[in-house]
Amino acid sequence: MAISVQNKAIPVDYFNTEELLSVEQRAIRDAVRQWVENRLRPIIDDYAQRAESPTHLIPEMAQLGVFGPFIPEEYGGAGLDYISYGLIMQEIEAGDSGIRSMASVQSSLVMYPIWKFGSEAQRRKYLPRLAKGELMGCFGLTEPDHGSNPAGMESYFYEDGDAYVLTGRKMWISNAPFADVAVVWAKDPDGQIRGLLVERGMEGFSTPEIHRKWSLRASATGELIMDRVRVPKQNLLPGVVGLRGPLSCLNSARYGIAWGAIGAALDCYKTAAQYSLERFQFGKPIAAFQLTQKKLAEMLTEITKAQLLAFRLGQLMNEGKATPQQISMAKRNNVAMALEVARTARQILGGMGIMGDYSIMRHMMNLESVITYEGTHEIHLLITGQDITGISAFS
Ligand code: TGC
Ligand code: FAD
Repeated sequence: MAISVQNKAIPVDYFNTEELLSVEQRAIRDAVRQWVENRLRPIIDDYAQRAESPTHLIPEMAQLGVFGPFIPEEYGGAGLDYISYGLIMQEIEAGDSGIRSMASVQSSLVMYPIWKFGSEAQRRKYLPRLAKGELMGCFGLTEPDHGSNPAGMESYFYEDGDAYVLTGRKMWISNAPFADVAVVWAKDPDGQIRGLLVERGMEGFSTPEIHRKWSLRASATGELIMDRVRVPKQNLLPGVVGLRGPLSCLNSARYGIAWGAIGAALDCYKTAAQYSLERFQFGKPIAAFQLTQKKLAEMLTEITKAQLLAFRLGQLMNEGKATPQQISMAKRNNVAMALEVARTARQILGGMGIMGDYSIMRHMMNLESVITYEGTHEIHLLITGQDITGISAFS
């Protein structure tokens, strides 16, 4: 009997989460989806292969409203809710995790701290230009010797007349090579962690690029080197003292990643499902084999669970009730899910799965960074463990 595979619609929203979205949320998602299909997808493999960031897309991304969507309109943001933010991250990451990184760093790690912890003058000076993409930002927390344990950071500053003098080195900083402004976390003479806005051009400040990455190749990653940089006193974020400052920003970014990972997973799953219907071996589409169906069924099940987790977390974010621990669980689960889906999808494509003609291998390599940055898979597990038991197992 011949097996017909004509026009099979691949199920991607198995529990009709579409119905949970407002008309506005769907419109925002669809606009970003269309931009990804028309403007990002056609060029991203080429940029990733060349390890170059398509920064020429920044004005279009700003126009689309992906920089600071949750920032109030009076500061140039779109004043959107957190589910809309999540959907934007999901759609961009269906294109590429590195481009989602560019957007989520700008929104959650640069605009968020200026909005939450900045002075009114800092908000007015930076936020509208960051929303328009006229300025791009980066976030410096990690140091060469202090990744999972940022409390140990060595960057420091002291007061000298009308400025703070800042010294230190930050490592693995997304957007650093082209950023105009860096949110840098460093210790004051009392050992308290504070945030400083360091601008490109300040003497003693440089941002060398990190080359030879096999992951996030379309995202520019660099170092921040601060050699006695004189930062004007008005560039200190006045609203927060301590590790709580940078970790609060991470809540927003980790939340976005929990949604973003779904985009990457869906892209891999759809590609594999379609391929399995079109690729014939032993006289049948490979989709007809039980082993392939098991892979596809398990992928869709895990994606569906992640979609429901992200949506509920989005509701809690909108109500201001999401805990950092809930965000950790969602980030950890959804990124691990996406990585597993990418690996399985790659297998379904056989040899073709390693080629740039398909997005799968690029997603898989990207997700190896996503599972490490914004708190590693292990650190998020320990955060959940601590929440359950009340006992910290970090040190
Ligand atoms: P601990 O003693 O637990 O807490 C210190 C203070 O911080 C507060 N806090 C939080 N506040 C807000 N949100 C959170 N998620 C928070 N977690 C903790 C806490 O209440 C306390 O406040 P206070 O006022 O009592 O002092 O801190 P610890 O030193 O034991 O560390 C805990 C641990 C290990 C969980 C934390 O250090 C951690 O999350 N480590 C992972 C580091 C990390 O995620 N780095 C990410 C760098 S940025 C990045 O990767 C960007 S990638 C961007 C991209 O390209 O998309
Ligand atoms: P380490 O902390 O050295 O960890 C190494 C291993 O040990 C991991 O498996 C970890 O889980 C494990 N480990 C550590 N401590 C424990 C423990 N207590 N118990 C069990 N296991 C443990 N940082 C920024 O500040 N800004 C950025 O924009 C940024 N962008 C990044 C972009 C990329 C592409 C990458 C790869 C990283 C980026 N990072 C950024 C840094 C990222 O947040 C760190 O890599 C991450 O926090 C882990 O730190 P580490 O690499 O030093 O690993």
